[in-house]
Amino acid sequence: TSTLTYESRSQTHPTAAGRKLLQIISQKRTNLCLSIDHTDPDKILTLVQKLGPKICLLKTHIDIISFSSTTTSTTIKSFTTKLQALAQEHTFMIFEDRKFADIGSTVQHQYRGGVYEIASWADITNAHSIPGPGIIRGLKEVADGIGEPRGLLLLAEMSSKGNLGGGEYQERTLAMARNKEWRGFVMGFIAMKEVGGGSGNDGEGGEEEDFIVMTPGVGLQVGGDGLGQQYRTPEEVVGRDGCDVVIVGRGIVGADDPVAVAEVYRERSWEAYEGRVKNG
Ligand code: UP6
Repeated sequence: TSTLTYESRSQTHPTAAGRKLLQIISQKRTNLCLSIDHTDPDKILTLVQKLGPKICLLKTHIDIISFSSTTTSTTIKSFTTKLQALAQEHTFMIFEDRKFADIGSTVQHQYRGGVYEIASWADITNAHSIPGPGIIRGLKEVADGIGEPRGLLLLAEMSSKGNLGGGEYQERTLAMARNKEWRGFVMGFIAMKEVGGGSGNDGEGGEEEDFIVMTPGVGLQVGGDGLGQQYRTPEEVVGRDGCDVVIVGRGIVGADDPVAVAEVYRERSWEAYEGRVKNG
């Protein structure tokens, strides 16, 4: 398990997006990522305005938002522009949880274009490794043309019951991530625990490596949602399992007082990190 501080990792992380995120985490003292899974764009913006100070990262599912609702004149472009302004104001990054899963040529269009133009506003996105390295190569070509730091996470494992990740799938995903060709682009993984021995370990060929592990499926109560989601606590994911960023959705968004509950998640996730670093 990694006992390096976020601060020291922010100096040495091989990706620009990773360095920026680690810096935000250590300066704001928050390793909490809010998963804002609302369908109303205006509700999202109101909530992000309130929760911005608590988080290092905002995770979106842009394609679940209902922009055609008659009660709002918010367009996709005005929405993402407002999100970026909030990210500036409160110092957090934006992660579009797109889970790309197609051949390189197709994901290039999905990342750059379509109605969402994800690459233009999302600092970070993610992809399944199932199509092979071409998916990373394709996404990287788009990212390289943006002129702002862009990072990619690979899904090594999922939080849902019966998922096919982990084990050998995760090992092969790690091997794919280690390719020097995208050393400055692949910043880490979606996984349930540290991948490849944790940050600062000697990776392949004895070269030090650092992958940021972000983990979903976090709640204050252990259990599930009846559709396969499985929850673990902040202490379990950060302290026991060595994850770096704690992703919380309904645990915060569905609470009566999201700001108060977000603070509980932030504090517990941060203290679990401090314990991990101290005990190392
Ligand atoms: N997510 C998972 N598990 C994964 C990958 N991604 O739950 O393995 C995403 C979901 C959702 C969020 O798409 O946006 O993380 C979890 O939300 P929740 O905290 O409300 O369960």
